[in-house]
Amino acid sequence: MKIGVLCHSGAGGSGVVATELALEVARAGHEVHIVGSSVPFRLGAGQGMLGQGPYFHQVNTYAYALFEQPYPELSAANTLTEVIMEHGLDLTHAHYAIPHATAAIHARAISGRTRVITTLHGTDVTLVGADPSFLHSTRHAILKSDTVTAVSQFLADQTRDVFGIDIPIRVIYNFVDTERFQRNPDPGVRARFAHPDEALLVHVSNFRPVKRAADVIETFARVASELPARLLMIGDGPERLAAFELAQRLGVIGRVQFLGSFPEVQSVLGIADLFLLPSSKESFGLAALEAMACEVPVVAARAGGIPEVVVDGVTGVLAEIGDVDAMAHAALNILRNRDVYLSMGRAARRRAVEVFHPSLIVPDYLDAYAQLLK
Ligand code: GMT
Repeated sequence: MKIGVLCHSGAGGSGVVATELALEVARAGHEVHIVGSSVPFRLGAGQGMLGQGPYFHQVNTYAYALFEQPYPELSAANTLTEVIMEHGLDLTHAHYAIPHATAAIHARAISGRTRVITTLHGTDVTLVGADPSFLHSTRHAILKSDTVTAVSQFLADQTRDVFGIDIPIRVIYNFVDTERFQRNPDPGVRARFAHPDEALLVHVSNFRPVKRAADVIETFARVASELPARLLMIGDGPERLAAFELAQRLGVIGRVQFLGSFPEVQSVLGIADLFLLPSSKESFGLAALEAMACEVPVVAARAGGIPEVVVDGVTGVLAEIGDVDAMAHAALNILRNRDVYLSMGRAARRRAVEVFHPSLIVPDYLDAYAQLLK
């Protein structure tokens, strides 16, 4: 098959899933062409195989003086159309409805070929897509896609509710490469961030308001008042500074490191003791799954699709959104009790391998592609 992929290039989960899937699909022998504004965050050097792709095609925008702003969706549709025609693509996989599904549908109309499969990731439905400024466009993009998938049952149900539509939405969970994401037993790596007697907590996100980064700091401050601990905050976004300032106010800034955004996140997850994800909205929680693959128990909010990933009391603990006391209590219970910590870590890894391994999930996407081309 020859597949075009439209995705966001930054560190967000939808772009990560799109890239990891593109790599897997290319490894399975298909021709994959990613169309985007810049090379995706996780498409590192050496990951694609020589001559096999995924190939990358840059979308260029045109800043004409009359325009108040560039029109990236039109430019994406234009570049995608070129790629469809030049490479004879069979289908386009749009990750995140806005604006990618719309651009893919546009390119399908222009080129008169390719089918469109759209994967909904979360905020494209629960937040941005439901905003009055996007509602009709998003609904149209979903309805006009040839196949729609969602990364959790929660998101599929939410999509039908938010847009008032009753269409088949295939649930295909996100996956994690459990070879790359695993425990790193090298004490030297861990020693860079924590002493052996300190617990190492980690949070990874894009620091949008839905991630509730302040709750991470509040939870950590409670934990750090009871036992020696450190916190690594990975990622960047609008709430990062407020989280930094809160850590200063609560007197824990000396125990918190803000490491910014980097693609090799497994290097830190592999040495962590606990992962915190207190989001108010989360369709899936890929970062939590990546932590689980590294044998890291997760303390998270019972929000959206998180309970489909983190099994409460088995691979971590779920608390109500905003209940930082309960999250701190759960974290302390895990960190103080070595048996609980080890058994949750092992169960987390087992669940990642047994439910979310690429060999279980990628065939579902390949099947969805094949169905479209029948
Ligand atoms: O977390 C974000 O806001 C980024 C967003 C994205 O699309 O880049 O993540 C969403 O997609 C991820 C991959 O499918 C999911 O794991 C995240 O749960 C989801 N985020 C939200 O629903 C808030």
